[in-house]
Amino acid sequence: MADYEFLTEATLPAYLAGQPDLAARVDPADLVECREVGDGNLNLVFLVRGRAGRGLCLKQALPYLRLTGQGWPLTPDRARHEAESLGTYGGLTPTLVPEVYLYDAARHIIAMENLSDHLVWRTALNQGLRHDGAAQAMGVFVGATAFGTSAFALEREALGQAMAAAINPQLCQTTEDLVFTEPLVDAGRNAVLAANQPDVAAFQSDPAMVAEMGLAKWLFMTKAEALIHGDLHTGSVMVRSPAGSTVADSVKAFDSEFAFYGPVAFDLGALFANYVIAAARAFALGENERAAWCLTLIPQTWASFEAEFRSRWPSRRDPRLWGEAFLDNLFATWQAESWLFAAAKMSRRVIGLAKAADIETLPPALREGAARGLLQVAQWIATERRKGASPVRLIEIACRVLIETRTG
Ligand code: SR1
Ligand code: MG
Repeated sequence: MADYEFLTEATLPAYLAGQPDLAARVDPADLVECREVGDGNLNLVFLVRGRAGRGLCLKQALPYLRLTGQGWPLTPDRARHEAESLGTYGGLTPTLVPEVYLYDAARHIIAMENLSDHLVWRTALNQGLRHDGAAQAMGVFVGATAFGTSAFALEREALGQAMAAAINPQLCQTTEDLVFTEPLVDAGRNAVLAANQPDVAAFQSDPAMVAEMGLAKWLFMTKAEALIHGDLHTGSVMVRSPAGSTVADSVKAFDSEFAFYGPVAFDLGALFANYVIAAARAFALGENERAAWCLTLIPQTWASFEAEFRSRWPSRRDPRLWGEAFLDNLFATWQAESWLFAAAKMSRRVIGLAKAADIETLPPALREGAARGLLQVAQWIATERRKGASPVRLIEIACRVLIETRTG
């Protein structure tokens, strides 16, 4: 039994009325919209609008996982991690995250900017839409936050406090289980088409995959480089374009409840994996040009990440020890680690709980090849990264494998 009250569409107006900062933005007595719209795995999400203004989004963390129900308890303190990380990110890159108006610690509610004029990027990709500039924006987001929350930017005491406040073990363990362990060791939550069972068996019995995922999990648990988003797939990004344009005029990372001090390359790998997943869908549908475009998102994100991080490098705290050669080395390490994490992230969306709509909404005859392709790309890149990782090489591997494995 929870010790706090869950919001409902019926109780939300009274909640707003009791929060002067929110009531000043939306008149609770004159709402034209008040809807629960959450379709994610974890939380309740409400959109409210009055006659004037853009309205609000209210997100409430339940004490369990929405996807599975009360049988999977999950700390509602994740709302604090989301509110605090969005506040930190907003200070570093204000246009690339929603503005947070209020965090209610007693009821685990965040009130933030209403982005209902945006689309979830995964939804947009699945509809065949382009939002040019979104991949670059996410590179800037990762570059700015990776530098700005790290030992390169923060004074020692502040860094220690930021790391302590961001300790997020329950959410991290969810990732450790679902992203690294369960694709290899079934805990009863895995499911694939019968036609893909031999692919999963090959994946799980590949000793190189076991070794590489062991390394990935260990890096995730120990490499506290920066306040990473922790769940930066295309479903955690909102995009908007003006009518008739394919160029994004607003791009926002959201849903950062998994934030903690972890490896920078985990966020990059999450983006790369989901670009490859989008490409797998396009190839499966015979949309080769579109698939090629999806894969160009990889170098777009990488280049803007690197440029953003390098632009901040002159302000690093200890240039005596952290020179240019050190930085070059860091990028080479992150490039290779991003492939490792991308391998984990693409295979979990095929094998385990919480799959990607990109693949799940394909007819089974096409899904079979797309799923097989993603598992094989994961196996390739988890090891090939040791021979030298680059965005162009990742595109080559993904293109070749996803075309070879097409079915239907
Ligand atoms: C158990 S929660 C399932 C997934 O949803 C989130 O978006 C994360 O990706 C998590 O792994
Ligand atoms: Mg999420």
